[in-house]
Amino acid sequence: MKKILVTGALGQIGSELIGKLRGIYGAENVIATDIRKVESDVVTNGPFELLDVMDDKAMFSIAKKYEVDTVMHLAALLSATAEAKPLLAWNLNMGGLVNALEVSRELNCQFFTPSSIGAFGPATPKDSTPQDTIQRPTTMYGVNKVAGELLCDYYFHKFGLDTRGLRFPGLISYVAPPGGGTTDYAVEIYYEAIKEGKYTSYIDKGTYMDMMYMPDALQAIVSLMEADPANLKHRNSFNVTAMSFEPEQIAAEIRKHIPSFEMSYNVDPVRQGIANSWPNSIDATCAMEEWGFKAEYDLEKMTKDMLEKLKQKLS
Ligand code: AKB
Repeated sequence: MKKILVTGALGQIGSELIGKLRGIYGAENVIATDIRKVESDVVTNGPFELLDVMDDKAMFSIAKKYEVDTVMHLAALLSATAEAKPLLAWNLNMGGLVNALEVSRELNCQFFTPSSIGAFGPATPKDSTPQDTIQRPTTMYGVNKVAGELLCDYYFHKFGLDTRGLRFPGLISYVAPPGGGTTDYAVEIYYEAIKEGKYTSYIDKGTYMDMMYMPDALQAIVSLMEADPANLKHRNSFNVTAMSFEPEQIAAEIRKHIPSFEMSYNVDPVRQGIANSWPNSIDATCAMEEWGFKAEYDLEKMTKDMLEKLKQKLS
């Protein structure tokens, strides 16, 4: 990776990935793009271009202008929004992906796009979900993710394109909020704990989902993209996770720092239904064996860091 184009750069992952990539590869070598422009480090600390990923010609011309050799395609609708607007999700998630793959094929770029635990469904084994298993999701987001994984594999086999991906769990960070996801409660809870001392969860107690702190997610992207291709038996996409918990456990961890923190529930049937269709915990052994994936943060370490950083941010 020497010159990298990132789509959806102002989203939850992009807002932090851009800084990490610019730190490693040089600010001028990371071209951030997004459909909107807001005053931020992403926009001011290096090249930034407005880009609607549905516009294939614009994407190609930006990639060509900067002579990129890597495309990281992040722009997508998350699970809950995709369920509310399934046709838009299909058009944007699949249309954006195919445009990014085509640009990469024409310019012979290395390619990354995230998949998700949403690529699994009710028929998937729930605990320690293997890398290779049943993938019959019942959500539009899941359909997009499975189709995306297959499409990326197709571009690898058919055109020799160096496509790589990660099945991310819920990502937790204090920098940019997620939007429209099912796992977002695990970010909101920290904000509300500090601001209000209480949180009403839309996910019911006892619902386990995989999660990961953003620094581990960013490192996983870089490690996978830098991995020797000779060691990759899989490509699209690798299971990665750092922890699995249910709402009562994150609340208990927060109470170690804010003893008066109160948790209540007002379950959202749509997001609860999505969560119920996903695994309780996934197995990341293939990622560990094939390219050395390792997560540094567990629930305890992440909670301490989140609360410290958010207190500074919100004060
Ligand atoms: C979502 O909840 O939609 C995402 C995901 C797990 O892919 N955070």
